[in-house]
Amino acid sequence: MHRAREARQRQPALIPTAPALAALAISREEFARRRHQLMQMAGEDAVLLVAAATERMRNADAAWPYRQDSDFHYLGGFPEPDAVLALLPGRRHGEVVLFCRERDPARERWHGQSIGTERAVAEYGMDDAFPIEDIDDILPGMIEGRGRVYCHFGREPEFDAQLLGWMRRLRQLRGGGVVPKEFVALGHLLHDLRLYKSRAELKLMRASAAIAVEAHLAALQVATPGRHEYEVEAELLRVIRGRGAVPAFPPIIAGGANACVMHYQANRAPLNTGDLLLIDAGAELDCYASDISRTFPLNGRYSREQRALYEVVLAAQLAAIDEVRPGQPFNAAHLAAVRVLAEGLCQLGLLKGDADAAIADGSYQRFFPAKTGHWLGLDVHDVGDYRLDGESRLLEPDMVLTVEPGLYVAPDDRTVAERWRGIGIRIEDDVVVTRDGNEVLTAAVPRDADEIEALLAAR
Ligand SMILES: [Mn+2]
Repeated sequence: MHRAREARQRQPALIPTAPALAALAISREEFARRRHQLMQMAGEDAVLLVAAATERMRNADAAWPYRQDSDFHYLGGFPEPDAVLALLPGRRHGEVVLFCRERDPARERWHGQSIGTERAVAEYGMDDAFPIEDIDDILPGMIEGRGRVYCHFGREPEFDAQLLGWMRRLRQLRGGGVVPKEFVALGHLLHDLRLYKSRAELKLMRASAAIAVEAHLAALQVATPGRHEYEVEAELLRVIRGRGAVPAFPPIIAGGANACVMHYQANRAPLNTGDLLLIDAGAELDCYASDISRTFPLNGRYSREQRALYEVVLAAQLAAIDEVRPGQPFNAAHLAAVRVLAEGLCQLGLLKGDADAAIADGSYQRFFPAKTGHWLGLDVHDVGDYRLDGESRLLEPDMVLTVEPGLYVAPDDRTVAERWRGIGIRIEDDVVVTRDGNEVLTAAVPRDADEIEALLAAR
């Protein structure tokens, strides 16, 4: 008993324990609010159809790990495949209809309990639920008489085919059903809603960020010369899974010049003394992502060149984060980062001439080919338009984005002195736009070079 208490006390305060995780779940009321908002935007005349993510088989009867479709999750939190949500504004017998797997003891013997239509209504706040097998018979009649269908098309061939099938059936209805006049891409409405995070979503994102922070701090402890990239990956996964989360994406554990590969995923190489290690990894908690990158010296000390470039990237990141506040265009952070990076590259002699020229002719892109950030939420690269009417979108409170400038000097870049080659650095944090500025969710992983060296010296 004593031990259990001690263990509990050792857990960092930032990170919620298991019961707290359950308390973080999005409430039924909030899911209902989202559906209601979406229906109001679509109008009385509309029907909105969203399908669950398809379960994909890897081979024989082994499936790939299942992850619910983010849009489908956003509108109900229903976790199973083989489901379609129909929102029918103004429908007298209930506006929210779910088609899902019916309970089946024979199937459940192998795959565990499914939720079923009864619990879909009782526990997930659906007005009505029907077995997915019956959708072709039931749904066309529900669509009949409505003018517009909002859905995703051109994404899932299977859903596209189903949709056309429902329209055919609608035509064949007794007396000849009228097919809706318009098909509207659902993304514009739905993804705009998803861009603004609610208080409950921000709580989840803070928790997701706290898990990623803990994972990065743990990884830093084991990343020493002589070990392998996958051993560091294992440490990250240990913490992430141990907190009830999953990785938000395959972690990037890139030693030395591997860091110059933007989406490096092999994670197989040995870690060499004198090299940097770039880790880009995040957690996904209850479907909400975090995304952190740090770059540190495996032997505990940045070399002169590594530190020089590191200081430039860090200055770029700080300048970019400064631009994250209401009323600023989304790309202000990128422009600020590019300015600092270009100045640094010129000062260090990696680029000839001055920063203005390097920005104007895009020559800085040889070392920084990426954008400085992306929306973050249910998806790591979350939905939402970056530009409105051709202009960079203005930031508003409760939007969440990453800020991740970097410098990557290719190992075979003969335009720079050899000592710079093969250095790749990225520093990435998750930032919420607040009413008067921003909140960095992932600041607890040190990014100051001295602070990182001190942490490494203590291991
Ligand atoms: Mn990112």
